[in-house]
Amino acid sequence: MGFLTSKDVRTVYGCPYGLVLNIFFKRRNNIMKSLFLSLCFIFTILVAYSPESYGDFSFDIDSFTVDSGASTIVDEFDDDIEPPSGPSGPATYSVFATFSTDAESGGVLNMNSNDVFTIGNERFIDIWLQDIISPGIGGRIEGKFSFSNGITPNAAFRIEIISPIANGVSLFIEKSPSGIIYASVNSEGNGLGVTESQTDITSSLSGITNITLRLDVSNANIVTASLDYGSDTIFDVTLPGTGTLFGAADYWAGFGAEEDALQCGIEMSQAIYTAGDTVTAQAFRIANLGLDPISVEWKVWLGTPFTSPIPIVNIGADGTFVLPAGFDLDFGPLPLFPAAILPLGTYELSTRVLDPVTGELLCEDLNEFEIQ
Ligand SMILES: [Ca+2]
Ligand SMILES: [Ca+2]
Ligand SMILES: [Ca+2]
Repeated sequence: MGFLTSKDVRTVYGCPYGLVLNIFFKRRNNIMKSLFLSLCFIFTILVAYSPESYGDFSFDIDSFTVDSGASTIVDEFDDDIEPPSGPSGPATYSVFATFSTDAESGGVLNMNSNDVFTIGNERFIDIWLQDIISPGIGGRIEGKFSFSNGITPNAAFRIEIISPIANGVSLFIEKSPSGIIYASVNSEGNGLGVTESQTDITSSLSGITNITLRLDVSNANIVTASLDYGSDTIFDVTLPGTGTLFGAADYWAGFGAEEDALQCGIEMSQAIYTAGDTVTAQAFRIANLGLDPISVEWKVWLGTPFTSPIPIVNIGADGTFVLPAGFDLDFGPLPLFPAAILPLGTYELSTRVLDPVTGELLCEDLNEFEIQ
C-alpha cells in the first residue's frame, strides 16, 4: 500500500523534530516543556503509525433538473439504476465516477469518496448532460441535495454549466477545514478560475440537511445562483456575483461532489479555555488521498499574544518530506499544555501545507482560541 514504515517515519520526522525541539527547550521554560512533551507524543504516534480512514464525504442528490429553455429534463433518481442511465435512456449522462451498484436507491443517488475519480490533487465525481443549454435562449438547472451525514471539512457538492471549449459557471457548497460552510459562485474553464462570490451560510444550514442549488441563465447568458434552504421549494437567497457564458456552442449541465487529495486540519477541543483546562487539539490531521506520493512543506504554529508565532512543525522546505499515496493520519485528540501556564489572551494553532518548490498553498486551516 506504500504507507510509511516505522523506519521511514524515524528518518523523515526524527531529525527535524529533534532540531526544532532542542532550540525551543533552551529558549523557553514551562510552556516549552509542555510542547516538548506533546511533540514527543506526536513522534511516538508517528513511529507507531497505522492507516485509518478519515472524514470521507457522502452526499445524496434527490433530483436534478435541467430546463434548456426549449424542454425540461428531470431525474428523480428513483429507478435504482445509476448514471450514465437517466431519463433519456441508458446513455443519458457522461460519468466521471465509479458508482457502486447500490449507489442509486431510495429515490436518491449517493455520491461518496469511495466512488471518485482522482486526477492530481482533485478527487471528484462529475455527471454531465452534454450540449443541453444553448446560448441566447436562457435556461435553468437545479440540484436537490441532502447531507444527513453532515458536510465533511474539505469536501463540496455542486452544480455547474460548462462548455468543454469555452467557459462555465459553478455553484458550490463547501466546508472549510475550520468548519465554515460556504456557498460559492465561480467562473470556470478555459484557464479561468475566478470566485465571483463566497457566502458564509453556516448558520442558515443549522438544523437543516437539505438544500437545493439553482443556476438561472438569462437570454443575455448571465448566470445567477440561488439557494433553497430545506428544499421546501421557496428559494431563500440569491447569491451575490454572476457569471457569463461567452461561448457560442451548446453548454453541458452537470452536478457532482469533490474533495482535495491533500488535506490538513486542526480542530480545537474548545473555543475558550480557563485555568484547569488542558489546551487540546481535538483533530490534528494531514492526509494525501491522491494516487501519487506528494512532496510537501508542512507548517504548524502557535500564535500567542506575547511572542511572535512559535513553530510547532516546520518540515519539508527542502522537498524531502514526502506523503505517500493514501497517507491519512490524525494525531488528535492531542493534549498540548495546561491553560494555566499561559498568559490570558487570544491564541491560534494553525497549519499550512505548501508545495515546497512553487510555494503554492495546498491546504490551510487557521484556528483561534482564547485563554481566559
Ligand atoms: Ca429523488
Ligand atoms: Ca436512475
Ligand atoms: Ca427554503
